[in-house]
Amino acid sequence: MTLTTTSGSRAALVAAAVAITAGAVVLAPAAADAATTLGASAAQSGRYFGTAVSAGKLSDSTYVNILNREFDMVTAENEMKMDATEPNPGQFSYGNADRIVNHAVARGMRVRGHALAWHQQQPGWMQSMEGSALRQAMLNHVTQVATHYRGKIYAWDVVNEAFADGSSGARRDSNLQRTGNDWIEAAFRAARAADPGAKLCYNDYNTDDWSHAKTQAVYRMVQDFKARGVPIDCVGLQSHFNAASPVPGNYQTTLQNFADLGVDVQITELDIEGSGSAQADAFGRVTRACLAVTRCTGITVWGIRDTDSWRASGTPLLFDGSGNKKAAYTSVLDALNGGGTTPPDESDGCTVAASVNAWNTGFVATVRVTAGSAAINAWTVTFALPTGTTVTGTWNAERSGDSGTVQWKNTTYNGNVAAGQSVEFGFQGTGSSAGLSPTCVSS
Ligand code: G2I
Repeated sequence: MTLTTTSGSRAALVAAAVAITAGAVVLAPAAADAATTLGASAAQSGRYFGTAVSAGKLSDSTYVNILNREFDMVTAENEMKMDATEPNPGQFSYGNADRIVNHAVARGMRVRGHALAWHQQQPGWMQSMEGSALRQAMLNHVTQVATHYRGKIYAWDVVNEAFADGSSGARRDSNLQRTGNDWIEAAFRAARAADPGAKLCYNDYNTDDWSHAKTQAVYRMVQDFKARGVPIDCVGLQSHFNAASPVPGNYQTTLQNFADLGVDVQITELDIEGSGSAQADAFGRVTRACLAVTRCTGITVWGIRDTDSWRASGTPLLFDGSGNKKAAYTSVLDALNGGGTTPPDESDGCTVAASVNAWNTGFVATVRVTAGSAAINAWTVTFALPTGTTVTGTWNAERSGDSGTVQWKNTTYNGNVAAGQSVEFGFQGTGSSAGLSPTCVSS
């Protein structure tokens, strides 16, 4: 039976080919299958490509033409923020936000909601509030706005920018933070109750470099939320880049590590200041990093033309002020279509593999760090250990921490590793060694 079926379909294929030849139809080469817009090319891998939109620009035909042609996800740049949607206590205002949502929904685009709770862009009445009254007002806001848009939002930035910059790894001080450290999880629970169909994201900036304290702090919060069943589905990396804050070499590592916590990762506000091939390369690198991470589900750029950007003077977007496609556009499109080359940063660096000898109460791990296509001078390996596991000893590395997220750095004699070569270190621990998946960052 199987043989008959196979030969039958072969015969049908041959017949079809003959028919095409007889009809003198010239088939286009396979390369022409590459999609020609950002949204369509992202969709080939099941991802979306979005942009921030301003309601005030929906009457600008150049702007709207590009929006409708290229993008399949939309974020309101300002119109869903707390000051816009609740200008007076308990009085909600959705006109501009609705215009954006209606424009998107009518054209089959999806919507990212931004943002339900944030220390900035609070209405004046909220800025002066503190304590339990503020907590209550914040939760009411989350509930009301998420309920208004229930069923229309793909993902909500439930909480935006709640961590401090710099090396502290602490929460950012704000009136919301001062209502108690559990304000973030309370916001997520309220959002889930109001719109169970929306993905719930934590969104922040300067969380792109895996070695930054802020990135680590957000990672630990998400890890903790997942462990305790706080409803969180995604992490948004805003990814605003410029000369002072370039795309880090370990960007893909960061995306992968968040994804490995069991959440989607989204690039939510991408812009990269610069011009020409340097800017194009950086955009291509970010795009490929997302494509390389299964749970990186989409990319949103923070505006359409350079002149639409909050950083207009840095010309950080994919279209120039006249709406022409820039080199950066072509780089992103090519990357989405699977073209382009692998940039050095992604083949440089280090990889890590661990082998474990376990017994019922503990284990010994042997960890191998391997340099990529270039020599490295220093390395850091991070393990997210299972709850209840404690590290009791280490050799050939310097360790910080003994449970939870634990890092090992090279010691004085094994930081330099030639291209393609390896060094080993080890540690022993009590408890489970299940599911260890270390990551490596080098310089
Ligand atoms: O700052 C860049 C982004 C960082 N992440 C969160 C995003 O929500 C944020 O977006 C920007 C908008 O692009 C700006 O357009 O957020 C700013 C406010 O924090 C927005 O700026 C505001 C100005 O502050 C207002 O004076 C102005 O009325 O834009 C408003 C509308 O143009």
